Amino acid sequence: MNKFTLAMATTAIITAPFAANAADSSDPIVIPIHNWSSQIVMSHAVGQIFESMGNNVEFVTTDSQAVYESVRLGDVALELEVWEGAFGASFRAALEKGGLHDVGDHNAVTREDWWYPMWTKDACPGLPSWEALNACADKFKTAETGDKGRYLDGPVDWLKHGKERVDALGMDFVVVNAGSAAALWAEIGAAEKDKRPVVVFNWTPNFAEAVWPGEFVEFPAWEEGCDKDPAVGPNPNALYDCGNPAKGYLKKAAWDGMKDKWPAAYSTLEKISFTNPQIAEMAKFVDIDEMEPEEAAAEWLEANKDVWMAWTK
Ligand code: TMO
Repeated sequence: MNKFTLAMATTAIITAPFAANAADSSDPIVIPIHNWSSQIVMSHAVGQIFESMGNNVEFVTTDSQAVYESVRLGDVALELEVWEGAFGASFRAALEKGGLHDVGDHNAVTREDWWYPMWTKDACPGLPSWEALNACADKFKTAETGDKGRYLDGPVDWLKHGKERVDALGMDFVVVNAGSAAALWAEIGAAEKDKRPVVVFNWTPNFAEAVWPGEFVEFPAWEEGCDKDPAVGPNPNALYDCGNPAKGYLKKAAWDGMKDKWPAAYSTLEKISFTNPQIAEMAKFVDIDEMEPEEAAAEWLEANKDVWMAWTK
């Protein structure tokens, strides 16, 4: 706990005995952390908000798909960034089994898909169409990919199904999974020097949009069921023959037991809503300014008291 949250926690301890409602359990609220910066910073920001209310908080690093099973079972209390594109399927599967629920959307619109920095268009002017990208595949070839183009997909646990999409649409690309989000930024940065065409997985809101102007590749538009029913999408025999949702949600999810065990924290969670610029800024603090996530969270809270203090009332 830094000085900032300690000061707030002290205030909370003084006021807590006068609260009319049942007090939150002193057991730690366990918050899962994944492998992209906004989620890590947001999780710490919310953890520090809970601490300011007198709660105990613990963080665990977990797989970003398996976490929905952990929320459902109450091993972690919540998930703050349910991105429709990457996690919609795992979230829905856990919802069907029961034990977790939807705590509402952030005031944010998300997109996750194949993306290129704008200079790539010089080599492939038909972009952003996926057919134009495919016709330019040789512009993206590397020693590693032979006569096919290279597409750097996200880390495996984000389950972007890049290989399935390439197969379903008959594309001349080889899909390589990045080991980390940082490897995606390194790939763009390395291509920037000589303006080499490059196509990588990216998303919004993210810090990257402020650093590298770019565009998402336009694939056949997402249709509900594209990941479950081969008939959906242009290839009648394949799944994943669509892009990700272009206007995806960003949800919060909670273990069903959270409401009774930590009613005050749960009520705050219901009100929490971050916007695209706020989420992009959280990522920037880490990916550009090289702050530690805890520091980034404390700095964000310090500068945005008017935003979050209302959520704790
Ligand atoms: C889940 N992500 C924001 C990395 O696409």
